[in-house]
Amino acid sequence: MTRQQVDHLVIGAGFAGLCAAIKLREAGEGDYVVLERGDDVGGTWRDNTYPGAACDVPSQLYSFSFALNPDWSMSFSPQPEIQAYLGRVARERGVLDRFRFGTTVEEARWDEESQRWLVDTDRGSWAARTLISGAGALVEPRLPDIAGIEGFQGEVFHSARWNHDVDLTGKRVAVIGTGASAIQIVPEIAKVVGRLDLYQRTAPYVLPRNDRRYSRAERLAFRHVPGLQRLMRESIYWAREAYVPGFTWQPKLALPAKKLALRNLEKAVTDPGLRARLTPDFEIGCKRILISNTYYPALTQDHVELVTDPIQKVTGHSVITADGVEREVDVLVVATGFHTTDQPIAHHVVGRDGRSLAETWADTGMQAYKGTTVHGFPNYFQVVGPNTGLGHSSMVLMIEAQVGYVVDALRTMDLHGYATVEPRQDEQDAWNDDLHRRMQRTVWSTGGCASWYLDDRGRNTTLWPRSTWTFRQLLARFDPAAYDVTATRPAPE
Ligand code: N01
Repeated sequence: MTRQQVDHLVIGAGFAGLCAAIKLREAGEGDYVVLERGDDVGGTWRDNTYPGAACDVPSQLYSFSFALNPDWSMSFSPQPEIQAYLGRVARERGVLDRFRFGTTVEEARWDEESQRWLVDTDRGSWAARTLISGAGALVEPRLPDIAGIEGFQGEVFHSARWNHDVDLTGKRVAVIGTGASAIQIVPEIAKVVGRLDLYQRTAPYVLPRNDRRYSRAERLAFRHVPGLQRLMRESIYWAREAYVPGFTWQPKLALPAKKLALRNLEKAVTDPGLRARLTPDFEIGCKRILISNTYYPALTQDHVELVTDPIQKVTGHSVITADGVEREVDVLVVATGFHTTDQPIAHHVVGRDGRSLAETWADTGMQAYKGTTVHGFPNYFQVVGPNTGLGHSSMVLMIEAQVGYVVDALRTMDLHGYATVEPRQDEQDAWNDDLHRRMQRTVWSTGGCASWYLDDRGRNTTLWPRSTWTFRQLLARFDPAAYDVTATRPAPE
């Protein structure tokens, strides 16, 4: 079998993979290829095209620090603008020729003899010195385990795989789930459907969405007044940095946000019965805090029903709840989230001792050193790795910090002639022990909710428990002392 040789392989063309592609190029590490199963850059922003899809992090923060966008139309960007932004950045930075679209990684296996990653895809095989995964964390739709759902005769699709061929006008539609995706979908489709049943298992906290359109003058100023947009970005960044990490630790600090969310509900929903069913029963911040001005008002419309009785089963044409009520439905939208703690990519990356990441993590849950490198997986870097997610700020900050760390690792390897770097088990353990000790005191552990942040054993393996500033400092330099290194580089196979 002919393997194409390359220095670095990147998996995924979302924010993470694109950032890696740009930074590798800038660092003079130009011999790389990005493998992407989709047909465009964008990752989650390419895949999530549901009605109302938009970012709930301010636009100014939700962009690369090295590619600010003066043209954002809104203070919180709609999905098509983010997708267009990523496409434009890829083009302008001249990295598109490195992307191999429509290419699915089937297996990436570390070969100790050649000290290369041997990567098989559905469109050929590669060998590379390093493997950088930007495969993402909110990628693989999680379908609900509901009796009878596979026998549903109408249309059924997941929020992240919206079927735009289905015209919802006048239809009876059921939405399952009330997370960040559902609360954006519901107000949009409520405008056209004949009837909408929203199946809620847990009521979320919903804050007002302080969104607004940027005026032409503002956009001109972003473009032409030096430093203005950066100043705005920094002020938004520091405002969040000062408040939000504090309240994941200190419940009292969360009280103003909780009051604001409950007032938002009270103002929009006057019916006490409906309001009671929409009132969360856990501490704010335990699950992702949502923002919307249109969600609650949508639920007060006559043709929209909030269903809180648990779903018992789905039949060919209806949903039946535990109270025995049967609601007929034409279209079923499952907005039930993603595989976050059992990421599919983990089954496809196989390390030094022949075990996959998933097998390695089977006993412990997902673990990495600095959220980026894993003992037993030499020269493997996972952007958006374990415990690098954020509840309340921009993932782009974390992605840039991780990619900076990777590029510094490569620079260090080149400088010292290291063939491989692999984090020491004791360093990885110390990192995770400290992280999980801190985690125990956060609202994610103490707030009385179940969330996608937690794995099957109730361990939070997804979120970063400290400030993003701290994360950036900790990853500012590659630290070879925490790694086992091999010093000679064998010739390619
Ligand atoms: O998914 P979720 P999401 N029967 O997992 C319910 C990001 N995001 O796609 O809360 C009935 O949050 C489940 O109920 P419960 C963001 O990070 C960002 O909405 O588990 N219900 C919940 O209500 C977000 O957090 C943006 O009790 C079932 C819902 O389905 C993440 O993506 C926009 C069920 C799943 O909510 C995921 O959000 C959108 C069942 N069997 C998303 N199974 C931005 O704006 C699950 N549920 C950046």
